Amino acid sequence: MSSNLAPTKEELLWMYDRMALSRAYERMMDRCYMEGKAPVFDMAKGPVPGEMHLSDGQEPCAVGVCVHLNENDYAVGSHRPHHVAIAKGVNLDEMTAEMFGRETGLSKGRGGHMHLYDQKARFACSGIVGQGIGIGVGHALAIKMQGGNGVSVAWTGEGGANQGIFHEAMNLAGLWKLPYVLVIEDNDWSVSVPKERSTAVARNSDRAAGYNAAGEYVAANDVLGVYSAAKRAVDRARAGEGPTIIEVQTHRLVGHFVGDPEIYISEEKKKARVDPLATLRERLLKDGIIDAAYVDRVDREIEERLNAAESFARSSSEPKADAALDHVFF
Ligand SMILES: Cc1ncc(C[n+]2csc(CCOP(=O)(O)OP(=O)(O)O)c2C)c(N)n1
Repeated sequence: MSSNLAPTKEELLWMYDRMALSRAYERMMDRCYMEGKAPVFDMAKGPVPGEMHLSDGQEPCAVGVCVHLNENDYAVGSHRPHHVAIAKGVNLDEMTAEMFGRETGLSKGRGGHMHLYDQKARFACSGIVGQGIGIGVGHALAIKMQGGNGVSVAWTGEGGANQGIFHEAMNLAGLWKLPYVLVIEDNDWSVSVPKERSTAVARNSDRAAGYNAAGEYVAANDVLGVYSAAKRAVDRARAGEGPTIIEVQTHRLVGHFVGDPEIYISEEKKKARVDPLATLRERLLKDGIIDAAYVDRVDREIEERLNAAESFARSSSEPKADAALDHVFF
């Protein structure tokens, strides 16, 4: 790894704003999701049915990368996709309507929160763990075949990095020197399985050597560390120098899914989790880059934006029962 690269003030503010939006989005979705699911948890009940994986705490993995992308670049998230979708600029109204299962949703209400597809934002994700790793390489191959200097980025958890597709996809990306970046969000846990019981190497970034790719490791959920690593990776990809694996040591501040009591994590480990939004806010305040009025204004704007997205979703209609198979490929 080379030296750290400093973000501009504009980039710092962008990353802070998106992290704050992403966190507030997850808090709103947590509230909407739990509606009708208490006191007895039934995931089919309430206005947002199905499973729900929130990304509180993992925001640096998304904003520190997407700050370097433009609307022509591609992003593929995992089953825990909201922070990446928000960082890539996915339409919030349509994203929310999708989670509510409404006709106005990104996938017309058929996909739910793990199947958000926004052609305009060039964003996709999948509930199949590891699948996005291969889709991302497909995007990278398309970019290379069409010419231009676009980049394709995919995100996976450290559990997903043990799927067979990781090897096939990274091998082709390295062999063909594709403009590809794979971000491994290492939150220590694959549901309740700790990384040391699932992964043969301590650092997933070390695996890059096996694919003629570059490897970057970012410690401590540090958004500025992700910014630097991603800048190097994206520059390398745009210059035709091939793929990079970026491993980020991150933390999820909430359960694997909403409703997970997390009995497998000790209180000590829970306390050790770093809240990257609070860390960045304190740092920007201390450095005089933002002040309390700025924080309040951003929070107010976010609240208005999210109220609008929630109202859009709630006031949209559900798909008709006889149209259940429309827009579905099988
Ligand atoms: C192919 C496949 N196998 C199993 C699952 C069930 N599943 C959903 S999330 C998950 C754990 C994923 O762990 P990780 O990749 O570390 O991501 P995290 O949930 O920690 O963000 C599993 C096993 C699935 N969705 N897809």
